[in-house]
Formats: sequence, structure tokens, C-alpha cells
Amino acid sequence: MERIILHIDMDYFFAQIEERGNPQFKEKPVVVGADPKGGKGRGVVSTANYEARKYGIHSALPISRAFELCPNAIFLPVNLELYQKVSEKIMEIVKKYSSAPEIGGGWEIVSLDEAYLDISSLKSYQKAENLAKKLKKEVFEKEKLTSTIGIGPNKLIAKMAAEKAKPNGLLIIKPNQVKKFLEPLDIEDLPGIGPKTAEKLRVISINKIKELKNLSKFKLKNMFGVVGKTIYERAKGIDEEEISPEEIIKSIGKEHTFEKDTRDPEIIFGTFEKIIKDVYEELISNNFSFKTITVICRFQGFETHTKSKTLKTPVQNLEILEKEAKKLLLKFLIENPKLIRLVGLRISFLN
Ligand code: TTP
Ligand code: MG
Repeated sequence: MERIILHIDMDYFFAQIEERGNPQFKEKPVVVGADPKGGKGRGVVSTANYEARKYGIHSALPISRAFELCPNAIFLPVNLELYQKVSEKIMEIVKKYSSAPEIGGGWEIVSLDEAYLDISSLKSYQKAENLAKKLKKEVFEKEKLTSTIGIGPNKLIAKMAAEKAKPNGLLIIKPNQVKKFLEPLDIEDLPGIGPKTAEKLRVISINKIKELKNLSKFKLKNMFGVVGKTIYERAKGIDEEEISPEEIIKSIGKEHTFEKDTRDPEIIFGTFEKIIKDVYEELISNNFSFKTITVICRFQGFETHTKSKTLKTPVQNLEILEKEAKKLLLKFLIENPKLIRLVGLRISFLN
């Protein structure tokens, strides 16, 4: 059966929730993230509303840079507990749609503000559109928050459609429109192509997906290894990934930015041990097993690297976690003499 996949993503989620609770913020730039400390803050932006984005502020930007770009913005701390509560209510609505008798397909929560619905059984893009409008309306009426929906023949196209339609949009890409939709897009619009991959492609004059799709699978494999095959398929709009059931937690992670860049092993490992304990606690409370351990290290100047270790089988063991995570962190310290700004740990069931 031909698939029809719906992707819903809330608009500027954390900042929109803050706006909702504080009508006086409306039409002002709002930045949610670390404390800017008058420009000396060391964390990053979680998200910003569209007013603040006009100044060039976006997720993951150093908060000090955001302060430079717009010192008059309203800077707010991350109130994760509140956002989680709102997220649960939204996901309840999404879930209700997935279990309606005429749908009955799978659904998948990707993050606090993002979910997929398999609506293949509707068998019609017209019906899919009606459903999307209803879902958007219900989320807005119940939660007073806007969202964007993308619909397509697979997860990749649904997500990319939502990305293009933001904010408060709805975009439907039918199978015969996929080619026309993808070709004019920039290579970095393709999920999986980050700035580093893009740079390697741009030096050989590949800037648009139209150009990318002309490269052979062989060439892409040569350039990027196994990821090359995925890029080859995605450039053609091919994506076979299934909607995975809602309950599966995919990863648990935590990170810490030091007050000052440091090489002090006591500070670095002391902090890292606390992170390991916190991650492990969350692991146990969710009865989660992990297979892959990833350590994140950000050096002075914001240069960020990750190192991973994948175990043969999933485990739930603190000793293994401690041993492997510390080994990875130690590798960073040996290889790179720069001062360290941030350390983080993520464990995941799959890769
Ligand atoms: P996104 O859906 O990526 O971003 P957004 O909802 O703020 O904006 P939009 O979808 O309209 O482009 O992420 C959802 C939330 O996750 C976001 O509100 C804040 C959080 N987040 C971070 O804390 N750090 C990040 O780097 C990103 C990308 C998101
Ligand atoms: Mg969002």
C-alpha cells in the first residue's frame, strides 16, 4: 500500500509557550535559553520567536552572540517542566487522531514538539489535508499554540514539507510532486546534510538537490562512506523508514557548560561523573537499555566534536557506562590540547 505520512511540528515551541503566558511579549523578540549575563553568558539559545529570528538569532547560537545581535530582546530561562506538560497535552491530541478507526496507523513522537502519524489508510491526499486542518485547529483551540504540518509519501518528505511551510503552515507533497519540490532546495535542506558535509559538496559545485541527485551512489559512498548511500536515496526523495511505536525512548543525554573554559582534570572529570550518574538515574527510572554511548566535547572557540562507542548488545549497566564514557572523554583530552568549554553524554538504544 502507498504510504501517506503526516509530520507535525510546533512553531518556535519554547518561546511560543512563554508568549502565550505573557501577552505583553507579543511582537517583541523573545529568546529562551541560557542566562546572557549582559553578554558574558556562556550557554546557548534553545529557541527564539520569529521576531528575534529577524536579528539572526536561532537555536544553538551562543547566548552571548544573541545578546550582541539584539540586547533588547526578552531573555528567558528554559522552563522545561512547563514545556513537557504542554507537550504531553499536544501529544494526547495527536495520539487521539492516530487511533481513530479510519486511521489506526502508527505514530511516533520525535521530540517534545514533533510527531509523525501514519495516515496511509485514508488512501487519499484530500482526506489527509482535511485531517491535517482539523488537527491543527484542535491543537490551536485547546492549547492556543500554532503548529505546522507537512504531508508526503514518507517521513523525509513530510518533515521537509513542514520545514518549508513554517510557521503556522500546511504543505502537502503528493508522490508526483516530490521531484519538483526537492530539486530547487539547497543541499543543507536535506536532513542528514550538515555544514561539514555541505562544504565538501560545495567545493565540487554541488549546491542544490537538483545537482546532488546527479551524483552516483558510488561517488557519494566514496565521499561519505555508509552515509553516502542515505544521501543518494534522500536526494531522490526515497525514504523507507517506518514509523516506530510511541513508547520507545530513543536516547537520554545531558551536558554541562563550564563557567570558564578549563583543562583541570578534577573539574572536568568531577562534572562528567555527575553527568554519568544523572544519565544513569534517568536510564533506570525509564527502564532503558543502551547500546551506544556518545560523548560530546566542546572546546574553546565553540569547536564541537563527538565520539561514540557501540556495544555488541544493549545493557543497563553503570560500570560499563562509566568505563566506556570516561575512555571516550580521555581520548578527547589526549588528542586535543585546547581548553574545554562543555562536556556531555548521550546514550541511545540504536546508533
Ligand atoms: P524545533 O522544532 O527545532 O524549533 P522550534 O519549535 O523552536 O522552532 P520552529 O519549529 O518553528 O522552527 O525545536 C523544538 C524545541 O526544542 C525548541 O522550541 C527548543 C528546543 N531546542 C533546543 O533546546 N535546542 C536546539 O538546538 C533545538 C533545535 C531545539
Ligand atoms: Mg518546532
